[in-house]
Amino acid sequence: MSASLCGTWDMVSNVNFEGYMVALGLHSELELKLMSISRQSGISPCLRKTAIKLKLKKVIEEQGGVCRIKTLSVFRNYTTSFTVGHQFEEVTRGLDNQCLKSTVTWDGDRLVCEQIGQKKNRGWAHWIEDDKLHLELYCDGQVCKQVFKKKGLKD
Ligand code: ECB
Repeated sequence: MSASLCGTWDMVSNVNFEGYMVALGLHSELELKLMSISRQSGISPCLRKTAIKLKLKKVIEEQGGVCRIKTLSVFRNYTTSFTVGHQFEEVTRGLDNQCLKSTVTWDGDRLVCEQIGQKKNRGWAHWIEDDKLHLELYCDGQVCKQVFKKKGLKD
């Protein structure tokens, strides 16, 4: 893990989060009813409305070769831990509740994750630009762009 990604970061912008969430799973009313008697999956319009208002925080840490990325909010938290270059099982619990085969690698200065599951072209990329932490979340042609500033620093 490049030391520069490590730290606590506060969201300053979030573009097309809605499009990304829709790409993760848009369900009809009937599908939502069927899912509620089996296992919740996908993201309902109501959940998307809540999610889009959130100011997210990233806490990125590395210890002994294991990287941990925490995404924190007042509503829900999500943590993933991985070793760069090693495929792992990622369960997106509390997000779209999918089981993925994920691999994080460095592509130059970008930390890139490929998430293999039911959705095509799913993953994310982190990099530093102008002292800010940038994140692209992508799924099936939709790209959400999020930018974070280091905690305690001005814009
Ligand atoms: C955990 C805070 C977001 C809670 C939103 C709740 C419900 C909406 C359901 C799904 C939205 C899909 C993704 C949420 C967006 C960000 C969370 C983590 C995204 C991610 O994969 O982060 C990576 C890269 O930093 C590390 O896990």
